[in-house]
Amino acid sequence: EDGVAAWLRYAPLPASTAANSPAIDTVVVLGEEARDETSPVATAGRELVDGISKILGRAVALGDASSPRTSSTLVIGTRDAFSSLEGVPSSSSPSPLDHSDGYWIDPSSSSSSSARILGHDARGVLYGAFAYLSKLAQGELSVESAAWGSAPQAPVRWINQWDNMDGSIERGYGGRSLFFEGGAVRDDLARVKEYARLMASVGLNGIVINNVNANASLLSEASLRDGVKRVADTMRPYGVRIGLALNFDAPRTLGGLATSDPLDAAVVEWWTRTTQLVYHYVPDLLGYTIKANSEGQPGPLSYGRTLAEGANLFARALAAHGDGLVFYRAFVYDHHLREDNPKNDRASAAVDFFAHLDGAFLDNVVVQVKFGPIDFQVREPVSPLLARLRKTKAAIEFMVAQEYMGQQTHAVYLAPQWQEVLSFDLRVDGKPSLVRDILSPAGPFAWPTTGYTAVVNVGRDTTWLGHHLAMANLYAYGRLAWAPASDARALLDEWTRLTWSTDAEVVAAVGSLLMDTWPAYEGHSGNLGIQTLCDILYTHYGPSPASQDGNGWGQWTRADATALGMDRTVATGTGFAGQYPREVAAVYEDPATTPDNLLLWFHHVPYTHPLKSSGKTVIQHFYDAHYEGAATVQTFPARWARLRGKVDDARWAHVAFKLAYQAGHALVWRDSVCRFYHALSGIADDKQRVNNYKHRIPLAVPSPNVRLDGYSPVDARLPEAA
Ligand code: BDP
Repeated sequence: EDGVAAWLRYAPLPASTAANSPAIDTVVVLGEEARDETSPVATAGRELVDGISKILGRAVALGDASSPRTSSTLVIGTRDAFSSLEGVPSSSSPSPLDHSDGYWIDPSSSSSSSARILGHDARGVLYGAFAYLSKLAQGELSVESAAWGSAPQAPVRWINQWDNMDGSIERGYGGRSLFFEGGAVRDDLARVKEYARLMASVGLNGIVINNVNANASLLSEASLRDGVKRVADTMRPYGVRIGLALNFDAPRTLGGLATSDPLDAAVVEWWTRTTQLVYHYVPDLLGYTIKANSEGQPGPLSYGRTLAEGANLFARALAAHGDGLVFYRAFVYDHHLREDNPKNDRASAAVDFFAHLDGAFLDNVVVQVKFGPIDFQVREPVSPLLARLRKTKAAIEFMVAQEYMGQQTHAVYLAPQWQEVLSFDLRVDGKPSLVRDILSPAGPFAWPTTGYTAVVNVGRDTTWLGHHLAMANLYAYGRLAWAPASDARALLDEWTRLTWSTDAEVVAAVGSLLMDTWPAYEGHSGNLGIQTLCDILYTHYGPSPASQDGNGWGQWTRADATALGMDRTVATGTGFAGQYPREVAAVYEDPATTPDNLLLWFHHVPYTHPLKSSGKTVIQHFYDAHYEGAATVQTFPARWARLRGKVDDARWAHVAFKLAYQAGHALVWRDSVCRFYHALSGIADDKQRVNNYKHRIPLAVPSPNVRLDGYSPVDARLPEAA
């Protein structure tokens, strides 16, 4: 296997399990939609026929309303398409069928009634079909299984691809773009269809297809007509709508206007016309995503206008046509920050730029907030902006792409981190305010359009993400966006059964290995909330603690010879801690109450500061955690080796290679970071490992077989930068 089927392999079940599964031989699709090839209902019918026949190894036929029904028939359709709703939960009791995208499944059948999948709407039918197939493929569906249903907690369950029109992907590690090549949409969109299928199977319903650092030429008529339209048409049968990332300066650079000032009449007219054109080719447009006044991108502030004036320009243009949303990114900050001002703090930027604009954005604007105040670090507190907008809606941004997390050469399962974020209580107005509740229409702010988006970097590699194990993140992201109270380990076990094997030993081994990855990565990369100590200036990959300070990007550690950490308190620091609601702010203001794993995020403390949890000094904890984290990674290859023969050889070997690399690179991390802080602080390691460091890693590997092709030498600060 090459991985392209991901978790939709529909591998045949062992005969004993298959014998106990519902013996479906016909899938009957009800309603007008059955005949509409582009409807998710028709897709659901085809998917069930394909899936059931592969999983159970038997012939399955597709039927319609006129087909005879037996106890081996599975009938599917929207609730409205069923003539009888006998036994179906009704609106008088809360039912998943009362919510958009919800479904209800009764797998049981008898001589007088067939098994059924009902959707609240067309997409609900498709989600129900995938839910049925997932249980069947995991060997968990029997003729006696009880009926069940589900509906998503939030309407927004999106992906942001950072694909460039030249075919490259910003922070992409899984091959070139599925969508673009050579400045245009690719002719062959077969993989785009497969991607939409994967998305639908975990409940994702929208995708912004191009990089937030956007190329305006995507909006040219030729590009919309010959390219963007085809992408939308390809993904639509899976219930996936597409959106576009905009370049704020497009009126100037593409439209030839003298300005892109959002209040200029010609600019308004240009966006109105352009949006009309976009809707002409994509009538169900998801909306626009905008990165503006961020990392050198143009924006309303460049024209002396507010961020809300900028966002509302697009909101008006969209509102004329449909339900398209403006996702305005809160990632606005100055990347030429000066370190000499102790009040400067990139972490404060989102609240500083957006909180006072609460209510100034039009109804169809949603502020898109990265989950942490900086940038997808191995450990961050939750963004306080999620507690500071009320009238204006927000959605959260996660990152499936492992930009700061080993870039898909390391296996790092991220769902445990997301689960922590989603269950964090922000205590808005002194009341329980879990992040996952805030991100729900039923939450404290009752935002009708809120939810989830994540940066994903799938590419043309058959592995999609460059590493088979990284796909657990994409799977878990979709499932959490649907049901944010899900348990990360339970999702992982599901994914393993679908992706690798239903064998209990495989499920246990893959689960325990991947659950160890995030703690191990935090151990050897950056502890106590210091952030991922990678090269900060561009690559964001290998260790480079030295690069953290002395730059304008503001991901500072303020490490010197005696102390480290950012003082973000109100009393003596940047004041960031004060951006949280009162109770949370009080916890972070004081080192005695700040959790150890965020100590250095909020406080500048001596290396000899004792930790609450262990009594160890900060520096000894650094040494120990780096050794322990790297030691855990050393166990991965051996643990994976035990699965040889229990999963297919090709994917097994691919992962084995990656894990061996990861084990080596974890040592590089460990030694680089420990050595850097040992040299800086002059404090010995109690366990005598870091003191008198010898170069354990050869700095050059002479080999007659190594040829450098397309590389050129660069100056590196070894061994701290690796
Ligand atoms: C940073 C990435 C950069 C992105 C930016 C963003 O390094 O490539 O353009 O985020 O989110 O993490 O806009």
